[in-house]
Amino acid sequence: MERLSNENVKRLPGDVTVPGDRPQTSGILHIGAGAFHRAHQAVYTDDTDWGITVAAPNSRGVIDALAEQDGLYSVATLGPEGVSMRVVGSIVDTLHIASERERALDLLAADTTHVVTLTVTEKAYTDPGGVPGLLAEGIARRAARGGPPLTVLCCDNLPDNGKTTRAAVEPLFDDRTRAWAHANVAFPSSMVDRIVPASTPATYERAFLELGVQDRAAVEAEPFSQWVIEDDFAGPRPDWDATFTNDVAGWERLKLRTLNGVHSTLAYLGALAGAETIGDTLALPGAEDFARWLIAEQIAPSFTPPDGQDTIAYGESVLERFANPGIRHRCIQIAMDGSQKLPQRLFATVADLADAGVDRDLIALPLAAWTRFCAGTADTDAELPLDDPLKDVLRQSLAAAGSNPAARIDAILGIRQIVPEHVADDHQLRRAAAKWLRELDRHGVATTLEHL
Ligand code: CS2
Repeated sequence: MERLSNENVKRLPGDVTVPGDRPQTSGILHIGAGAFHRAHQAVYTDDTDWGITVAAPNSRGVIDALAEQDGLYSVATLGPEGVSMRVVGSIVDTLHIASERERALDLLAADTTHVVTLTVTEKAYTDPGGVPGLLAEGIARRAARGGPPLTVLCCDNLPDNGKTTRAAVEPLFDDRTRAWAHANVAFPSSMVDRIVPASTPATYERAFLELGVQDRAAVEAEPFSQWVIEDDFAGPRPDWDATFTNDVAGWERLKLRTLNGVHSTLAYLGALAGAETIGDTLALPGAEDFARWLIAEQIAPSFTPPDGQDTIAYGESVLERFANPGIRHRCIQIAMDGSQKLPQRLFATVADLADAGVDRDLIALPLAAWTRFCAGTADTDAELPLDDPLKDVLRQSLAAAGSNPAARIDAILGIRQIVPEHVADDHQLRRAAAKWLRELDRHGVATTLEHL
């Protein structure tokens, strides 16, 4: 069957938005070829005259599909009024890091590369042998040849993500590179937001129906999109239609604690209850009320939002986005890597509430749900996959704790790689979480939510 290409993009159905003149060169090296990048930074870049070389660290499925399609792919925007299709043309080249490491390093050192963007997921920043190591080596090569300045722009859901990236890379520098990087490499922070579920066979099917040609790199996303970037670039940058500011931290906190915090909460509750998606979870009796209370009583009092923002109103708009019937975002996808996500999504909120003297009863429920989720059995007795780099630690700690709810909560809170000490010692949190876990064990999520 015919594939999307430079040759047929001009004769797609008239309601499909297609790229104009495509960029010839790529000033951006992007690492991480996932659906989120294709529906977020690549779309912003498509509205500029910059191009992207997209690099996949390990699996080559997506970049091979892109290469077979001249870098072209479609984004289906699924809103309440239906679907709109856009073909994106900003990706001009692809790279497979595992098999083309030299080329990756050369690109990091090249005069033509000005910005490196990253969507490599939370856990990648603690693996010096992976992306941090590659960046350190590439920057060393750039320093050795006295290349132009470089900006490394993290687009992962981590607090202070620019500083986090710098802290992962800097210790790997030799002294000369460190001195050069100090003057020539910037690590701005950014807050990225768009709900982009992993593509499924239905995504490719829809793309085929809408385009009339096959698109094996198709993605689908919600209409909303936001990008707040710290205005700290070492060299040139694309004229992205983003918000450039000096206060990204406030936006990151708002988004991580409210959107992502509630997302993870619903994902664990939903997975336990046998709900497939976030939308299905929100439709469980009591679930939406619970999400609202969690936002108003626990998340909002934990921090001051950025100027002009109101956490409760922001939370309302998040719940509306979660309920979008066009988006089928699977609980199991969001549930993965909890050990890497919950520190900034949940435990930071708990710590600030304790400091402020606010009761932590409601926010203990997602902790109990995650604890039960980690054991691997849903309320329906179905098996739940635990996809987490700390899977063994989590499972062993739980096994050692036996069946007592308080002991299981203490076992999870005792894992210092995940939970900071002052949160683990929070007696009120432990007691409330044990109470919720006992409820979940006895009655399941659906009944617990219904009787809140
Ligand atoms: C989600 C995020 O998978 C997850 O953990 O919470 O990917 C979420 O969809 C995005 O951050 C929305 O911007």
